[in-house]
Amino acid sequence: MLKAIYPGSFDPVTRGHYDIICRSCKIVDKLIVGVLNNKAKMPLFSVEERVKMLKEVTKDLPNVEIIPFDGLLVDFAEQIGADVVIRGLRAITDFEYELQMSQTNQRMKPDIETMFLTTSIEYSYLSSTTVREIAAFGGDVSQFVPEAVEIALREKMKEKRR
Ligand code: COD
Repeated sequence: MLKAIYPGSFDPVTRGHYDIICRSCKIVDKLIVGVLNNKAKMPLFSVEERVKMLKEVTKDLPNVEIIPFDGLLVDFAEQIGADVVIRGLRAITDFEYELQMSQTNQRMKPDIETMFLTTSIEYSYLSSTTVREIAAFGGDVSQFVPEAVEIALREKMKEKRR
């Protein structure tokens, strides 16, 4: 049984992330989406909110589970028994960071491989950062994020204006 982890910040999950999740879960038997609870960063959405959105968005994918984590990715991967880390690659700008991360992780835990899926062309420009920025200025994000996330973003922006 091939078990994989797709880790990320998912602040918030976009259609680009969702595309990687859908494609990965056809390749592996079990996919864990690991949501980083980074206490040093100030995310727009709490880890609980990000987990909730991901659960809603992936509710029809039976072999996908959403789990928050903190600490080192390789420790978490080992703890859950994942064989493979899945990462998405958009442009060449992602490559340097991803290469460094996968090689560092490989040095720490040689048994855990990293597998890269290239972005689908229609999402190659898409990032959580740009989605947050568009939402902050009241722009329409419906083509960039799943509906549940669009609603959550609208609520979050209202909350911030209060
Ligand atoms: N199309 C395809 N892929 C995409 C798209 C898109 N439009 N948007 C994002 N992705 C991919 C990203 O390239 C990435 O692979 C993944 O989706 C998640 O993206 P983000 O931005 O939500 O998450 P990141 O990149 O911030 O996640 C970083 C981690 C949390 C994985 C990393 O910081 C980590 O492992 N932290 C734990 C501490 C640790 O182990 N550090 C040592 C690392 S060497």
